Amino acid sequence: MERSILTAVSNARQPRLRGDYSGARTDHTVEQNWSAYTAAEHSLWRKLYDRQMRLVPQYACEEFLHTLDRLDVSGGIPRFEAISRKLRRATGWELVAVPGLIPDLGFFEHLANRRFPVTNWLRRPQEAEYVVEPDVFHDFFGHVPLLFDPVYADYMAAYGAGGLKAARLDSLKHLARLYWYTVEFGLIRTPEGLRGYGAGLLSSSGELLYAVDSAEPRRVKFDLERLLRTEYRIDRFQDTYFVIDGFEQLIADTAPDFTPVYERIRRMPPIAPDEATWDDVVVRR
Ligand code: HBI
Ligand code: FE
Repeated sequence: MERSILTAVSNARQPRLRGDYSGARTDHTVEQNWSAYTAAEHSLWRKLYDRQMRLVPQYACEEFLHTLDRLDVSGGIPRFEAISRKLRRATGWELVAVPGLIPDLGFFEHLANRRFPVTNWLRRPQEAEYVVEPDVFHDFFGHVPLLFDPVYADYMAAYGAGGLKAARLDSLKHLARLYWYTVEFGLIRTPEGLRGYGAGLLSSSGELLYAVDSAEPRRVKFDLERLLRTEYRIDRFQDTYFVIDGFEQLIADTAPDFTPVYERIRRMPPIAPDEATWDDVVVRR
């Protein structure tokens, strides 16, 4: 269950992260050390991949499926450098290996420069359903395919630049919500119905189905200010999902300067994860 990933994200500053940070460079990157992966790890990767392939054709957005198919990474943990060669040609992005969660500023700096940090270790077999920190399966399977989509790739780079700016404006807490409710748990409306595009959905077994199919959660049309005010829980499925009509909307709706938005919402009470507001445009399944 990917929920717990967020425990780590929110505690990314805690020294008790499980990766090996000893050899990390000043930009927090390390070697992937692909030859160190064991046959058992490649086999677990295949098991996780096959589990998701039973879900994503029906619940993931087309852009994700299109790229995943072409990446051909069902056979085992991919070599980041091989993928980076393809990715650079597609959208100018590349993958960098990291030992796990890295400090916000380092993370934003990589994104702003079109480098996506991918954790270099894989969860243990007993963590197939529940991994505390983002591992290579979450980071790669969940996040990497959409970096091949030019519009989404631009959004991710813009998010990185926005993160560096939010840090200067002491608004990281607000901006983190945008990452959470789009990059990790975003839903997109398609002619065939709602689909997941957030990595936390795409790499999870339980929440992808819940987010798209369940009658329980509230699904609200993307509204930047409402989203930035909305808190999130890191230990359970979402109560609220935000729905976009297309990746172009992510770019358009987050293009304006956030400074006045941060100023306005700083003076307003946060919105609880399970709270409805008068202006919500509810999206039906
Ligand atoms: N580090 N490696 C890694 N991966 C993440 O997704 C990540 C991170 N550090 C911080 C972070 N995410 C969150 O604070 C985002 O909201 C930026
Ligand atoms: Fe993630």
